[in-house]
Amino acid sequence: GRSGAVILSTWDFGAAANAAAFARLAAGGSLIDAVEAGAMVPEADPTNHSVGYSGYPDRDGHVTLDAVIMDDAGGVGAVAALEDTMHAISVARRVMERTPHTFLVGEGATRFARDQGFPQQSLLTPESEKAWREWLKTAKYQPEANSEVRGLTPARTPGGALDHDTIGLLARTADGRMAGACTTSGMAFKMRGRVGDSPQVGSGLYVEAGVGGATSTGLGEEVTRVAGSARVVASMRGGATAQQACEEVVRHIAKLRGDAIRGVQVGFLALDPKGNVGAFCLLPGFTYAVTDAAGRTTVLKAASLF
Ligand code: SD4
Repeated sequence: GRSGAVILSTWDFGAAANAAAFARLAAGGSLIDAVEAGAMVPEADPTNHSVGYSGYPDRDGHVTLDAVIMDDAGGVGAVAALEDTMHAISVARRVMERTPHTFLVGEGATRFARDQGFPQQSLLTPESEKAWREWLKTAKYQPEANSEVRGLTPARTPGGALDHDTIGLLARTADGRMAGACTTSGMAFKMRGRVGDSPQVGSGLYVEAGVGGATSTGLGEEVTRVAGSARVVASMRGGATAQQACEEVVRHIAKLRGDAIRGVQVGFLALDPKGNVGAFCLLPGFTYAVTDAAGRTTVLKAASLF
């Protein structure tokens, strides 16, 4: 893997998130400030339909958000099935900093967001509502791996639940401290109440001092089944490089699931305290953004098993 990475995040739009995270660090912010700032970028982006504002809704038309933030000193905060609140990552941070808990869900999470002063707003945009109404015509739940790779766009795949765009971010300082964040609106047109890998510590994100961090994207159920990000970090703890660790877990999922994961995308990123990067996925098409200590960002394609 490449070394010297300071910020690492999923997908090509991660580049803009990395820039915000890097700027926050450069301005003297903490690692938590940085990963939060990065995650907020796609959360507010109306053209990104898998995170925050304008995320595709569940089957019943509700946009519900999942997010987790964590440092390497045991700090963890998460929310799932949060509604009417743009910045799920910031609510997750408040869970970490201002409650005795690590995870709030549903109505309780949404009420906590109101109590904390986060504005109440509808996250469903005319565009995402239109895609949902199109989807209702067939109402088939069929996640499409890397729709962009096949040249499909949301407009051309009304029923195609785009299974990319979740953002997972990992960041480190020169002294090897680390933090991470992950935020998503989850799989498009999911069942009401469905929670994926993203907000679950150990599945969508895991960070361990002195070892490294990992984050995931893709069809969350396949990551949750094996506590994927915790497994990547466990491999690193056992001596694997960041790259070897990502590969080990993807291979494990493929072996465990066999035909059940045909056509399904799952991707992992890993970062060690020295800035070595790992990236691996099931199917071609998973991209990620790496920012180095000089603030230079590169978007790369992850190698894939199939
Ligand atoms: C989920 N892993 O909710 C998320 C979706 C995702 O890119 O990663 N989209 O299953």
